[in-house]
Amino acid sequence: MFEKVLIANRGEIALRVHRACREMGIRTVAIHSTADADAMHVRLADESVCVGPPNAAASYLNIPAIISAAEITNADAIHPGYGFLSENANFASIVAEHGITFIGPKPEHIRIMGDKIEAKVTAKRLGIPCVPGSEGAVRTEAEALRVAEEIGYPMILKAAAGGGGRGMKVARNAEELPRVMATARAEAKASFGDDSMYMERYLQKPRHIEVQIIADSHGNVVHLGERDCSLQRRHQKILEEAPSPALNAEERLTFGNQVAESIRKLGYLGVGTVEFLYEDGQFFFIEMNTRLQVEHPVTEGITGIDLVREQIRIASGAPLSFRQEDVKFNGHAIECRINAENPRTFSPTPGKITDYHPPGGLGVRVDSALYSGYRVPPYYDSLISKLIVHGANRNECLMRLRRALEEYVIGGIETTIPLHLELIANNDFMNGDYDIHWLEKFIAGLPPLK
Ligand code: MV4
Repeated sequence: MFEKVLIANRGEIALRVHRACREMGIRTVAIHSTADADAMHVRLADESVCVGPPNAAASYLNIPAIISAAEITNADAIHPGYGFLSENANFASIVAEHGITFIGPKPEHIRIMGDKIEAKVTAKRLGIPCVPGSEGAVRTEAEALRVAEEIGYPMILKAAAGGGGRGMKVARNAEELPRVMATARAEAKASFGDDSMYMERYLQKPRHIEVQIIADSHGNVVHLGERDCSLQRRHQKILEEAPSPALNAEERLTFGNQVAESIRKLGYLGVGTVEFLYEDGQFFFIEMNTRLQVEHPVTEGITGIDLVREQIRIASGAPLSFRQEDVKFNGHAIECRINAENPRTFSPTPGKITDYHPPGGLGVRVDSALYSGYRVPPYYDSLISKLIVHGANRNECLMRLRRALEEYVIGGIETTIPLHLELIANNDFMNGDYDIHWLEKFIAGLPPLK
């Protein structure tokens, strides 16, 4: 097992990784920017190294500085967390070239899944159901019109270099397709320097359901069920839950096993999330994320499995500590992402936390790097806390979530806690009756805050 792990991240996820390391008897190295010298992840780690100025490009994304920090401190492994360098295949290779273990998938799989065309071609080859569309890239207007004619409108054009909602455009008919394609290409070229595009049938009211996969270096691949992440605003997830209110136990197990078998054929290593759109009882692959995700705690809630501990064990060459038949899905879990944002306008609200009282009690987990007196810096993502609640069933989970949100005090700045309270009081939400467009409509209909 590793003796020392460098955590190449900040905020709540740096703490999350630190906690797993501590429990495993592994020492930790924090890296930080000059803006994060007083951050909780720096205080808790055994050692820390400043890797650069506030802007992430020069610190949390500064590969030479991070490799130097690992070498100076003699770290055996690097955990990238999520975001930052977590899905950078080049970084994963460089880490390995320095004789350090990258706690994550193989660089080749990070690279494949980073190119959304290659990802989809690969998924199809593995037998994963995909949205009907072009076979690979669409090169010309004539080709796009031919594909659309065959599959039917509306169609969506997506950039190979996009993902997570960036570089997408919908064409409703053949008349507007050429214009939409030209615009999409120009935007992709400007944003990513790559204008490769592909096309899919546009699904009008799907849910976003993702399957958690975990694979060791001994050929064992297990699925840990799904998460429903349909509640998004501008492609930012707001609340996630497991299991999905839309699936029954039979669908969950059959589909989970199918996905796990496909990922086994790929020779994948580590944790991964296979994202699907789900409509009219059918799953359609959209993307695969080759990292630990923000919402991993909901899966931990219903399975009792520590995903970060398993990641570290897998990276050290150990086999999974459980088999598929050992995984039992227990109850229901919901995560609320609490952001330092105005709960109506969503503009960021960095500043000093004057009071801090997190909720607790049975079934309540708070993953956060906040403390009273902490100053939320303006340079990074506005996620400041994740409230994860578990209950024996969805109803108990919802009641407990309301209680926990009411208990949570974050003073000094505005947060999205009031939005979560409004959301979970809504009837459609309570009934699990929502798709990927529902939350935006819900927010648009909210009254002004007093
Ligand atoms: C789609 C789609 C409808 N049809 N693909 C957005 C994020 C990216 N991962 C894929 N996205 C979508 N792809 C087809 N063929 C609708 C979306 C989409 C979406 C997906 C998941 C969660 C929220 C969303 C919000 C708008 C659009």
